Amino acid sequence: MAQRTLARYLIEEQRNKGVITADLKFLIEVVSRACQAISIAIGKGGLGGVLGEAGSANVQGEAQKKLDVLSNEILLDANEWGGHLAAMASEEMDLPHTIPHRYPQGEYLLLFDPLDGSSNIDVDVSIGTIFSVLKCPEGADLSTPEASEAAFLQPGTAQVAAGYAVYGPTTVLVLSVGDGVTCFTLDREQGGFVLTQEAMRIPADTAEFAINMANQRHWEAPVQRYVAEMQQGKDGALGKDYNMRWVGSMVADVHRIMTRGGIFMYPLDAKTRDKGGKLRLMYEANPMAFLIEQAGGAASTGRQRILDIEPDRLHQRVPVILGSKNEVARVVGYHG
Ligand code: P6P
Repeated sequence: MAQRTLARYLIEEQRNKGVITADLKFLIEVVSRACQAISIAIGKGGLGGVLGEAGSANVQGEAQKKLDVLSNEILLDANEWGGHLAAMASEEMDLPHTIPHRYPQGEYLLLFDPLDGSSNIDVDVSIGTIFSVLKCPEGADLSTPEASEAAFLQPGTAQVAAGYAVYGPTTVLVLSVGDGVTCFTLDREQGGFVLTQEAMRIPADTAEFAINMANQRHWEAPVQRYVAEMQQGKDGALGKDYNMRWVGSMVADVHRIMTRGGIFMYPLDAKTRDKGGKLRLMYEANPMAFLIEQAGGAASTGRQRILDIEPDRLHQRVPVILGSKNEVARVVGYHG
């Protein structure tokens, strides 16, 4: 049977299931081509002069890598002319990017972390792109970037699509339009993404956890208890041995969980409490939570379902505990 390309999958979702509109199909294809361009730029590494610092800082006050800036520009340039978007928001930009008047405006809002895991760029470890799609509210004020921020402040349950790309040994694109989770692999010879796994499901139980152990002294009691029990292994309360992985790129840890289960935690801790957490709600936690739930997993702050959070700032941060639903339920129970 002919390969099922991303384009064919999207046409089938649009035509057979009425799940997506033509504009949303176009949006996802444009984003996928931008991810392909980012993958090519990353693949050049030291040969392409794209490694190292950009010499600038982003809205988070973090030093930007050249590839952070390049990836952001690739996504902006790819999306602003198509007529499918009302505005875009990015981890790398303080304010949203409204569509220039020379282009038609569309009904969708696109949010993205153009390159997640930047600390891994220069050491050749997997990094990725995370994106989220919302509908632009009727009558939203898009007259200025400042005014347009309000249009983005919607709970994660309002997402119409979300996905991530992992730039690793292969480049994969994992996508949901609310009809389950599908994985595509970049065909480097022909170009374009080919469906390699559909209906991805996360096992309800796991024996593998992901957390940055260096922060242990800063964690709240429920997380201290949970991690200690996993470390006690089969002689402890959980009655089984656990393994640990921490890549330092959320997309790589989440993709492992999508593929074989697990639990990922960046919980509230004493270091990040005053900021509300480490990871950003709108373009990291929400898209990942959407995908995880679509694959049968769970995603919580420890105290509430991530997708239910009513955002009040574009760049707000939240604690994240996501993955195999029975493990997440246990940790949430400990917070109770
Ligand atoms: P730490 C990358 O900067 C990121 O936002 C996530 O991709 C990743 O899971 C986390 O931060 C890593 O944080 O504190 O371990 O460096």
